Amino acid sequence: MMMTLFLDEVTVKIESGAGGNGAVAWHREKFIAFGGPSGGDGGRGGSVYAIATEDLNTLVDFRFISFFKADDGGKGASKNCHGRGGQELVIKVPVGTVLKDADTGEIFADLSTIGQKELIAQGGRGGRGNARFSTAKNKAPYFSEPGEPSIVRNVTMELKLLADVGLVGLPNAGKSTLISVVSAAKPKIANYPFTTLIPNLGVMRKPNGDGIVIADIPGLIEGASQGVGLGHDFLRHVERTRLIVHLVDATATDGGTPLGNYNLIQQELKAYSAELIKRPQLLVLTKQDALDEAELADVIATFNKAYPNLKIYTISAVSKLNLDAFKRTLLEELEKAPKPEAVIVNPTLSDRATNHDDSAFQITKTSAGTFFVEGGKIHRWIEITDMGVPQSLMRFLMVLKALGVFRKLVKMGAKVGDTIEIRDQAFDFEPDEREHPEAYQTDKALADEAQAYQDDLDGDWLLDSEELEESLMETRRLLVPRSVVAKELDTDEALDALAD
Ligand SMILES: Nc1nc2c(ncn2[C@@H]2O[C@H](COP(=O)(O)OP(=O)(O)OP(=O)(O)O)[C@@H](O)[C@H]2O)c(=O)[nH]1
Ligand SMILES: [Mg+2]
Repeated sequence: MMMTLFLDEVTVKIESGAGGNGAVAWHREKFIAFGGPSGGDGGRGGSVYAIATEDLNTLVDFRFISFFKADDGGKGASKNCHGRGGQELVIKVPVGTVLKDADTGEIFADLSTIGQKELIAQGGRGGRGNARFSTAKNKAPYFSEPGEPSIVRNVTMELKLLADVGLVGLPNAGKSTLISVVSAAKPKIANYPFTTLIPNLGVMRKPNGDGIVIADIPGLIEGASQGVGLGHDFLRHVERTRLIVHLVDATATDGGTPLGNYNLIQQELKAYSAELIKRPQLLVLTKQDALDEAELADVIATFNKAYPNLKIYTISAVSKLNLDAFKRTLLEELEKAPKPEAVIVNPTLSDRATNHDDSAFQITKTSAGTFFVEGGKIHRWIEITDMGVPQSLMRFLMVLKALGVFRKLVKMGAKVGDTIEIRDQAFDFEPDEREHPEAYQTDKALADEAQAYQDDLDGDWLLDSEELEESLMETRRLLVPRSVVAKELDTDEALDALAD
């Protein structure tokens, strides 16, 4: 079955370029055995923008491409060579396109003027090379920085205003024939209903050269307002025009009467939306050439009787009768038609186009004493960490700490000596004891401490009671979680217990 959807709303995936990683390299020269750090910065990743253009009238091009990605930045290299910057990507969209973040529902851009350019996803900054980390204290930094990640967004593009003028009518009314003679559009024309399946757009030139956009909308049928025959889709397009031209076949060859056919379409427009029926409208009887004067007068009379105030235009697109007058009327009426409401779109200010933060991470306890850590930022860092170089490794551990990985691990019950897995690397957990005493309260550690204390006591009974108490307090502090220490200790009781 042939099913063609006209695209005035489309969701695409967009990804900016990631920043290139910074390099770790050393300056080498013939007679200098070991020079300073010379690793260059990574290049910036390309950003993705949308630009409003007059060249497009529909979003139909996006039917075939639904993923757009700008170039990643290049890696830094030795000799202070910076990575190449990724090329930016500018996506052309028709004027009148609104951009919405498909994940949050936020409208973030309204491309309403030609040439307007909006950022969708910023490229990642390049990571700094080790040359940039050289300080008086550390002249040989063995680490660099990873590039910032790309930004991935699902973006819904929606075209608000499709055309200035919308041609509506039953199938075979002559809509495509009319657009083919007033514009350069070359739609398919045939003597069967539903020849046109997606709106055709044509530009009619004004005497001054400006163009107005006319949409030939597929035929509407009874029930269109309820969705019959893709009616909803087509009426949505009608809604996006400023002036409706209702074409009625004066010969009514497909059955019914011209007046009955007119009423049918008006009913559908009204049923679809009370707003739509108030839109400026022209009634045009087509195929005038196929009727003689008396027949035409009859048809007009039936309309005059039913709608005394309705102005009626008659044309023949085939014999080019009254076409110039029709075009003039069209321009005049369009001039009078209200300008498209200053679109009521208030793009939300959100930082989703520039937010490169991927510092979220997840920890899973895979078995007793083993924890698996994953996260975008952590992965980027591990990629550039040289596990064989202590400085590089230290830097990585500092990043983990700064991200709060240690805190979370301790909270999940990780103890010193447990295994921490990240990607294909495994580490022994050894957090700073002063910061994470809980991690050191393993059963074994407690037993060792108690033994040491016992040994201490066994070897030296000369402590006076005050010293003993102090020493006990000290041990207690080491052995017992802080919350317990906070309670007042009953020293005598504790001493009794030890003496047993
Ligand atoms: N005699 C005469 N025939 C016409 C005129 N305009 C269109 N027709 C014929 O009417 C038939 C339908 O014309 P189309 O322009 O394809 O009609 P449409 O409204 O686009 O139809 P759909 O796309 O099916 O909705 C074709 O056979 C045309 O040649 C006209 O001014 N005079
Ligand atoms: Mg057609």
